[in-house]
Amino acid sequence: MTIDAEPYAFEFEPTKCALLIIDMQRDFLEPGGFGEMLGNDVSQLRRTIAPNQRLLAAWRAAGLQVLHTREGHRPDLTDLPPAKKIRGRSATCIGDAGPMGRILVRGEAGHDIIAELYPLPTEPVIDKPGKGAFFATDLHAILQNRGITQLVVTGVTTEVCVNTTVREANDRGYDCLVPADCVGSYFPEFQEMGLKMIKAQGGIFGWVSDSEKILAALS
Ligand code: C5J
Repeated sequence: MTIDAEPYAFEFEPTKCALLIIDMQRDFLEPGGFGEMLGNDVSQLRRTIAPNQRLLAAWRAAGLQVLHTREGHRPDLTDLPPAKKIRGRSATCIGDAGPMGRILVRGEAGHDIIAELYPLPTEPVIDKPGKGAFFATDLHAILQNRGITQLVVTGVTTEVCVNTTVREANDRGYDCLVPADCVGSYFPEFQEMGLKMIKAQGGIFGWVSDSEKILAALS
């Protein structure tokens, strides 16, 4: 089965392909959250919610594997590098009190996944301290144990955690397909370039398509 994609068709093997939804967390997406507090336009991310919902529903209906990630840190911040803590020189930073609890701290309301895409109890949630989902997590082990060789990667943000994860996955031998309408950036130019970087040079990191094409293949 193939999915129309760039730079060329993606050879889709459903039972070996997991849907990996990156960091669809309240603090990044909801009005009043950390992302908006930093001056970002959350509508740029919120447009990804509906296509992700459709893809997630189809993935679940087909009985295929789904995993979610959350970026965040232990409440005692022992896994927060000092360089990450002070980056940005913001008055309010990771670990401080924010609009939805302590910012990017596990267990806080803002750290959790938005209700629209809430994980089922059977779907692994990978808590990651970095931008890439493979760094300091058991994601690779879980995928290997489940026989996964392909990933459909969605979520936010395109140029940060999605791109970092796709690059990490590529280096570990996974084929990654990114539906453009299911990933989002606060910055339109980074959305465009983040996707171009993935599919450039013959798909140097992976493939880019859109959710409708993946849904068509699934049905
Ligand atoms: C960021 C992310 N942008 N999930 N995190 O800090 O992309």
